[in-house]
Amino acid sequence: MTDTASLTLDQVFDFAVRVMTANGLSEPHARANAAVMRDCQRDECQSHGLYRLIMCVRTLRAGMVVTDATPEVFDHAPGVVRVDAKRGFSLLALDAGLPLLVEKARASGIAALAIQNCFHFSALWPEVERLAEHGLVGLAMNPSHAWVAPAGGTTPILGTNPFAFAWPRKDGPPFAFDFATSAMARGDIELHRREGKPLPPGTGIDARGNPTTDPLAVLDGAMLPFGGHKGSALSLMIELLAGPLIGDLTSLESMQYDEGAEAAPLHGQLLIAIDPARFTGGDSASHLARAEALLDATAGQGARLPGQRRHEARARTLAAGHVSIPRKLYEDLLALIPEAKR
Ligand code: NDP
Ligand code: PYC
Repeated sequence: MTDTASLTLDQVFDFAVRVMTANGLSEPHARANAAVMRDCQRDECQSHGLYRLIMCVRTLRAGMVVTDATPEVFDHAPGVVRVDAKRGFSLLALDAGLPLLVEKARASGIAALAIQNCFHFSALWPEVERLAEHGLVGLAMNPSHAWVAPAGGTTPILGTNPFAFAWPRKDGPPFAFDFATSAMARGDIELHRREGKPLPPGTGIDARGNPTTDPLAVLDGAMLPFGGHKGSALSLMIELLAGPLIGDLTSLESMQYDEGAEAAPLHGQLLIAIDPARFTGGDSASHLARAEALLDATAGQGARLPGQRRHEARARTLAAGHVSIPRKLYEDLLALIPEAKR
């Protein structure tokens, strides 16, 4: 037996749906979650592919998430869509709100979508890439749980707070980046722990505030922001914009709500969509051509554009027709299906 399991993308999707529905999640939520896990697995984003099933199932078993929540969309203001996820997972709420966000961005040039009251576990690039597929510039951000100490401090009060951006390109996939504002995503630290690998210095500190490269000590201690005070400031900005501004929880409040269950964080999410056709004015084509020149000048000198690794991985997966995941992970995920339903 090899040490990896090979699955087609359809099998990834079906497997993820099966694991979640066997743990009580309704089919519409399971399908929305599974689609994003499949796309992450396709693009070799290991920490947010099938691995996320562990967090999802823990959340389901903690009994916190509303397994059949029907998100409610509010046309809140000319440039604002609000979706109440009703304590369900975020992705079905996103599906519900996205069409109105796109419509409003096209009508006004810019619009925001505030998803409220959702359990959130996923990568953000699939969301901003969806906006770029509509020809829109997309930004997305959210808090998480208070795992990260601010630069200069030792007490975790910030989330790993991801930030994603996508810029549509005429020929080819959008320019997109998506990163945690911590030095490393928590999911990635967990994967280091699973694989027995040390962390790069600067990822976190132990419970006594000492620097360490031991993943378990960092998980029990505090993670650190990327880029010192700069990452810390961005992380605080995300707490504010995707927390109090949209009437939702900060990472610290989400952690307090969790009460040690280690479920997915409960909070809100902010997406912003911008229509370049409205902003660039009458000579949209020439301005967008200048944007292309800038992106080409980056890639043209051998610097890699964010998203490039992902799109190369996507092409590789689509050509191979399957993905490989560590067999140990596959077996751990299979074990999440209650025996009677296996
Ligand atoms: P990475 O550090 O792996 O990547 C961050 C971004 O930088 C990606 O767009 C990546 O592009 C790009 N990149 C990486 N290396 C280079 C390089 N050498 N040159 C140019 N660009 C580069 O991401 P993180 O580990 O910080 O985050 C992983 C995922 O975790 C994200 O999708 C994020 O949304 C998710 N996350 C979700 C949270 C949540 O609350 N839901 C919380 C925290 C993280 P490429 O992909 O092509 O490598
Ligand atoms: O990897 O930091 C993380 C994360 C938090 C929530 C989902 N992923």
